[in-house]
Amino acid sequence: MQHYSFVSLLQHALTGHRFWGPAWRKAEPRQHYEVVIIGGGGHGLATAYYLAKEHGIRNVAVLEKGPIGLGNTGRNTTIIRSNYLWDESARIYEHSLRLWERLSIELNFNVMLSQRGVLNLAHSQADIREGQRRVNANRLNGIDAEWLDAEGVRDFCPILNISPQARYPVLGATLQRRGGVARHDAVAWGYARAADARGVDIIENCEVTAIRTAAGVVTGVETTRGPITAEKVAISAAGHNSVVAAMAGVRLPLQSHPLQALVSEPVKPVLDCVVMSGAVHVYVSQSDKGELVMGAGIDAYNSYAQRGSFHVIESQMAALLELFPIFSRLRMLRSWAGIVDVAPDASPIIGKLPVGGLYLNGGWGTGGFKATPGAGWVFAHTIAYDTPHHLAAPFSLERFTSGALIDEHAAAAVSH
Ligand code: FAD
Ligand code: PYC
Repeated sequence: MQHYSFVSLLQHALTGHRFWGPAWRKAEPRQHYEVVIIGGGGHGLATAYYLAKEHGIRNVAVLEKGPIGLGNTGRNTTIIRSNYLWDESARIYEHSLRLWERLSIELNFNVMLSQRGVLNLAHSQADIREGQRRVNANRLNGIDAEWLDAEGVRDFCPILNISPQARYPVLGATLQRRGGVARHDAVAWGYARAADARGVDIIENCEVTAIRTAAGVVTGVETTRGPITAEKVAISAAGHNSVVAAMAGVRLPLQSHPLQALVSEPVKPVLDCVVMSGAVHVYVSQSDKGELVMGAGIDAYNSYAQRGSFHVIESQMAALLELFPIFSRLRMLRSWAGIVDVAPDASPIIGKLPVGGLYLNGGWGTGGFKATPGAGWVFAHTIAYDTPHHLAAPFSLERFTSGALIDEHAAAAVSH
C-alpha cells in the first residue's frame, strides 16, 4: 500500500506531478484467473479488494468494458444513508454505512465522506405515517433516525419553504444525521488502488461478450481482448446485469431504466444537508465545488441510453423551486443519465446463480452507491465460500419463487 507523506506531496507539487506514478497498473489479461469479476464500478472493485484482503484470494481480474468508474459510480448523486424499512435491508445498508465511516483510513484514500444529515420530507398524512413507521423500525435496528415536525425541518434546513400555502406543504421529515454524501470517483479510485496493491488485475477496455459453461458449471469468459478461463465468474455490471447473465442462459427479474440527474452552476455554501422529497419528487445536496446536485425518478421506459432529457429538467426545476424558492435565479450547468437495473421489490439480488461458479451482485436500482462497501464485502464472502454471506442470504434470486420479497419502494425514496 502506498503512503503519501507531506514531503512527497510537496515534491510532486514542485515537479508538476510529472513523476507521480499511476495509482493502479494497466494490467494485461492473463489466460486464467481463480475469480473473474465482470464490471469495474465501485461494487466490482470493492469485491476484488475484499476478496484479496479478507479472503486471501488475489488471483482475481476485474474486467471493465470502458475505463473504471464511468458507469453509475461516476454518475450518481452520492447520497449515503441506511434508513431502510425492513430488517434485512437495514442490516445490510447499516453494515455498509459503518464501513463507509472508516473507508478513507482503510483505503488510505480520502473518499470525502460528509455526514451532513439526510432529510426525507413528508407532504401528506400517508407520508407522515410511513416516515414515522420507518423511524421506529430503524431505531429497533440500532440505526440513528429521528422524526422532525415542520418547525424542526425549518430549523435543520432554514432555506426550505415550509409555508402551509405550498402546493404540497412540508408536514415533517425523517432525519438520519449519519447520512450524507461522499466523493464518488474517489471510491472507485481508492478501491482500485488498494485492490491493485494486493495483486488484483484491473483490466480496462475489456468487454465481456460471452460466458462459457460446461455441464452446468462456468469455465470462463470471452472478451474483446481474448478468452479467459476462470473457476468463478462474478457479475457486477449495474444496468447491464440481465444482459450479462443472459450470456450464461440465466434470466433475471430486472428492468433497466435511465436515471437522470443534473447540476447547477456553483454558488457559495447555502445548503448543508441532503433533502429528498418523494412526493414533489426532487432531491438535492450541494457539492464541495458549490454546485447543487439534483435528481429525478427513473425514466418510465426501458433504455440503455445514458442521456439527459428536457422534460426531466423542466419537472425537476419546478419541484426544486417549490421546495426552495431561493434558487429561482440559479442557472443549470448540465444533465446526464446512468442505467440502473431495478427488481420488482426495489431490493438487490446478491448470491449464487443457477450455474455452478456463477454469482450476481445487482439490481441495486437507484440506491447502490451507498451500498458499495457493504455489497463488496458480502459479495466477496459469498464468492470465497460459495455460500451466501448471512447479510446477503435474504437477497437471493430464489426470493422471486419463494415469495419472500423485501419491498423497499418507499425507503428507496426515488420513484420506480
Ligand atoms: P457501475 O459503476 O455502473 O459499474 C458497472 C460496470 O459494469 C460499468 O462500469 C460498466 O461499464 C460495466 N459493464 C457492463 N457490462 C459489461 C461487460 N459486458 N463487460 C465488462 N464490463 C461491463 N445510489 C445511491 O446510493 N445514492 C445516490 O444518490 C444515487 N444516485 C444516483 C443517481 C444517478 C443519476 C444514477 C444513475 C444512479 C444513482 N445511484 C445512487 C445508484 C448507484 O449509482 C448504483 O446503484 C451503483 O453505483 C451500482 O453499482 P456499481 O457502482 O458497481 O455500478
Ligand atoms: O438511494 O438515497 C438514494 C438515492 C438518492 C438519489 C438517488 N438515490
